[in-house]
Amino acid sequence: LVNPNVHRFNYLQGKQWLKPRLRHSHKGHFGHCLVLGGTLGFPGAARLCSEAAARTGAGLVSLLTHPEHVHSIVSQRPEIMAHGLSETATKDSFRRLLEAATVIAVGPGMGQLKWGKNALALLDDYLAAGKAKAPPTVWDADALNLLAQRPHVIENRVITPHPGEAARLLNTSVAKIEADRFSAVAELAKRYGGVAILKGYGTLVADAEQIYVINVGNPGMATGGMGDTLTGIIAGLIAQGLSLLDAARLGVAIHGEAAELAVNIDGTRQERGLLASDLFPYIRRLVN
Ligand code: NPW
Ligand code: AMP
Ligand code: MG
Repeated sequence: LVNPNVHRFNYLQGKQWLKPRLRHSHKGHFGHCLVLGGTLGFPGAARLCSEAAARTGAGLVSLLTHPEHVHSIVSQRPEIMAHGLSETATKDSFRRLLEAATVIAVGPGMGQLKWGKNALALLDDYLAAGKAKAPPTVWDADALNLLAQRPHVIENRVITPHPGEAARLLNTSVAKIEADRFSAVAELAKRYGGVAILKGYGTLVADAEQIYVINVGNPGMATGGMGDTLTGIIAGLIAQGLSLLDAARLGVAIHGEAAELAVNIDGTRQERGLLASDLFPYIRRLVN
């Protein structure tokens, strides 16, 4: 790559950041990931994100979701501590959860209507009030669509748009984003702060100075829930102490490598029909 600020990155370059666990480790050493998402009708995105954080190795995973979803999510995946957030919830009702979080992933299945707007406004208030101790956040899906309506900079944040979301964030078209993905990802990092990911074939990760190209993954990943899973992987890595840039780079690499392993069935390549949840056993293999 000709530009000195553009680098290739792959899984093997980041794998050693995940150190073997010491014998006396306990769950408190691996962070508490809080997921905020899942408006009425979208429990799946919130669950995929939460489960991905857990399979990546976060010590604890809590989920704040629509009250209707708590029962189904906990009965299917009891390790996730799911709590109901009503449409009219106030700050105090979830302050303790926010305070316990090492990292917060926001947006999967959140919607852009009353529930999602209220949830994001509560988070925004919390982040703005306690600036010095505000935990890092990973913004995806509808949190990005709402962010596009009220843009602001946060340095301690990763944003994970696909080209459609990136077009909204930069107030342009998908065609223009795809015509110059490098400029788009650099502009996302500049305009929103922190680390920006531009998803899609040849995913790019950028901070204010550098851009990393991560060429892994396959078209089997073009199915619902894949992005929600990536967000959980990145949050799970941040929970375990990786920097935002390292978690974004290694998270994208693990996600794509897991999809590569998952499409290989009995030695044949089976991209069509791949599901986001098929990645979980391979994510586990790749973080060990
Ligand atoms: P098109 O179709 O090419 O004309 P949206 P979303 C455009 C939740 N989900 N990749 C595309 O244009 C999410 O978490 C829940 C993708 C289209 O106009 C969100 O909360 C699931 N899109 C919510 O649903 C599983 C691209 O962007 C638009 C693109 C909506 O999220 C599914 C799509 O973006 C889903 O994850 C690209 N490379 N290029 C669940 N199981 O619960 C252009 N586009 O409208 O924000 O919809 O991404 O599905
Ligand atoms: P989302 O659109 O938010 O569900 O995210 C989809 C995820 O799958 C992103 O991480 C994309 O980079 C990945 N993905 C989708 N299609 C492809 C593809 N053709 N090649 C590689 N990765 C893909
Ligand atoms: Mg998505």
